[in-house]
Amino acid sequence: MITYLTSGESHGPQLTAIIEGFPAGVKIDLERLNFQLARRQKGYGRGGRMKIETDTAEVVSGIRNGSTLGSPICLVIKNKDWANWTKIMHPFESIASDLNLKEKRLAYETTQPRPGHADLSGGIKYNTHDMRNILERASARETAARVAVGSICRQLLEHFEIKFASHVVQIGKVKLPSRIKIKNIEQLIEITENSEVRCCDQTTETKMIEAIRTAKKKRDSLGGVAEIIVANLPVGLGGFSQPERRLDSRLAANLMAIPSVKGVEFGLGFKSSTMLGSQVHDEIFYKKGSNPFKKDFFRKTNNAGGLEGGMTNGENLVMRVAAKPISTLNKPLKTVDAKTKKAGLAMVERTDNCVVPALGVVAEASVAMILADVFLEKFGGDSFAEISSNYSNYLNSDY
Ligand code: EPS
Repeated sequence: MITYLTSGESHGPQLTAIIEGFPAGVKIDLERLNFQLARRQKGYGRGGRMKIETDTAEVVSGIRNGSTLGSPICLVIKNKDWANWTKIMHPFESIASDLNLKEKRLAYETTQPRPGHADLSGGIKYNTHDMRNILERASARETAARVAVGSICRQLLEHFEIKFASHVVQIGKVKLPSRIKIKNIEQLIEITENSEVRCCDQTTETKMIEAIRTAKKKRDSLGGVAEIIVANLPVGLGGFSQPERRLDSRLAANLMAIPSVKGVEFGLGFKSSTMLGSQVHDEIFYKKGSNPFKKDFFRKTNNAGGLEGGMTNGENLVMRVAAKPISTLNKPLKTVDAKTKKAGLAMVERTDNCVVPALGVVAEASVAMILADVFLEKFGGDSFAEISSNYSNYLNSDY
């Protein structure tokens, strides 16, 4: 089983991730890992922090000469912004009195919780009025470490031709019209990677950018929806014999763990509940030699989003994640000071005003972690050679 742990405060020296249970002999390309980190940083609506950081990972254990060893993989992503926070975030020294002007601005007392953020519940839970102790770790900065972990998992799957894509289908009230159809996953990747909001239609993209710009002018934030697609997954990953074996439940849990995410859908999702069974379920067809991933069975529709009975059915896995607008507002909402209990306005931290373009990238990584785990559950072995042989036996076996 692949497990991972991350650590690091948003303005501390670094993010660290340790991956345990990853097989040996898997070729890993650091450039491809860093490409994923760079993708996460992009997108219209990002704030000042992304101008400071250029996230790259350093591998400090578990990989030798470009291949995994089977030992824990430790990845480090340095925070460049740490240089500005050293005195404020120092692990032992109290905040010094000789702060420069910039540091003074950062060191203000964080006692006014932001509605929607972890500040107040975290402050009460950990018995602190200084909400910096909470917000530093609750910050979505941590998703950089998740993307690094996800990229390692994704590279394992990419050796088996599994392909990942995501695109933004909604920002605020602007939706990608359902009539827009993209031919295949390769074309979707090509178009979205060149879009500032990771949207596959230019007219919608322009409207999305306009919506973000308008919200920013009003010092407000915007949420939205990203769709994630995974192609070439073999039939039968996941399971139904216990609740936790169901792949949809595992994917949903990991997607819901992304900060700001409030909903997850598979295939038709909520919409299917309003339709007749005959309109929803994907009819089954067969053509010998058509596709080994599907054992030559196929569907002409994919309303199920590639999952039936908690398992992959060989069609594309299709999921959507909905994120609420970011809770740090430059035009703050009403709150109560945790220390004085006086009514006032929420604290204002530097912030992004829309992170939906990055959401898809983090979601792809979150999905890759779970898929790598169920892939190993089915084809597992200690080395890449063993996994490859189990996998080709499955694809080539008669059914
Ligand atoms: C975040 C606040 C901002 C974001 C941050 C998430 O950071 P800062 O307070 O340093 O300006 O930029 O996201 C990242 C740093 C990142 O890498 O995604 C928050 O409060 O959640």
